[in-house]
Amino acid sequence: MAPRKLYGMPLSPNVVRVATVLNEKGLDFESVPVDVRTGAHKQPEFLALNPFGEIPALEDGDEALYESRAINRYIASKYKSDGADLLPATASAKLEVWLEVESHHFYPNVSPLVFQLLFRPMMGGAPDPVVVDKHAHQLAKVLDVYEDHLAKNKYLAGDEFSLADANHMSYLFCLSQTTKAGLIDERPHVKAWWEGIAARPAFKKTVAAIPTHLPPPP
Ligand code: GSH
Repeated sequence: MAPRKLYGMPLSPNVVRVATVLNEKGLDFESVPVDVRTGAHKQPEFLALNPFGEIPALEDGDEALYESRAINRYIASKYKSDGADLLPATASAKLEVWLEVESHHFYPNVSPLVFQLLFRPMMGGAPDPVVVDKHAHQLAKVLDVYEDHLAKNKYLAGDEFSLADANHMSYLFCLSQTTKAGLIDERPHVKAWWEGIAARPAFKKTVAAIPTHLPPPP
C-alpha cells in the first residue's frame, strides 16, 4: 500500500489537528510540505487532492481526503481498533454535540486570535488589537460554557477521551503559546482538562514535530 501522506505546513493548526489523531491511533505518516506562502496549495498538483485549495489533505491508500474534521472522523472510524478509541460508544450523543461546538463556537474565535497573536508576528506583522479584543472577549464567553461543562465531565463527551477533545488540541496548544493563554489558565476546569490531554504521549509526539518558527519561504 502507498505510504500514508499528510499534506500541508507542519505549523498549521488545521494540519496539526489531523496529525493529533493519526498519532493517537499510532498510524505512521509522511509529512509532505505544501507551503501556502508560495501558492503551492493553488497549483494543479495539490488541487487534485483538495479542489478548494486549502491544507491539509490526506492520502491514505486509495483514499484522498480533505477537510481536517472529516479526515479525523474517517481515521477514527476506519482505524477504530488501533490506538485510542476516539469514538467510544458511551460518548455518542455528547460527542456529536461537542464536535459541533468546536466547529461553530470555539474555532471561529480561537482561529483569528491565534492568527493575530502567533502567526502574524512570525510573518513580521503586528497583531490587530481590535480583532484580538473582539475574539478574546467572545472566546472567554465560549470557554465559560466549557468551564461549567468540564466541572461535571472529565472530558467533553463524558468519562472518556474522544475525538471531541482531540479536535480541540491543536488550537489549544497554539493559544497556550500566546499572551491570551490566561483564557485557559484562569478557568480551573478548562486548565485541568487541557493539562491532562496535553500530557498524552501521542500529543507530546505531535507537539515535538511542530516547528517553532516559520522556515524561510522556499
Ligand atoms: N475547513 C478547513 C479544514 O479544516 O481543513 C480549513 C483549512 C484551512 O483554513 N487551511 C488554511 C489554508 O489552507 C491553513 S490553516 N489557508 C490558505 C488559503 O485558504 O488560501
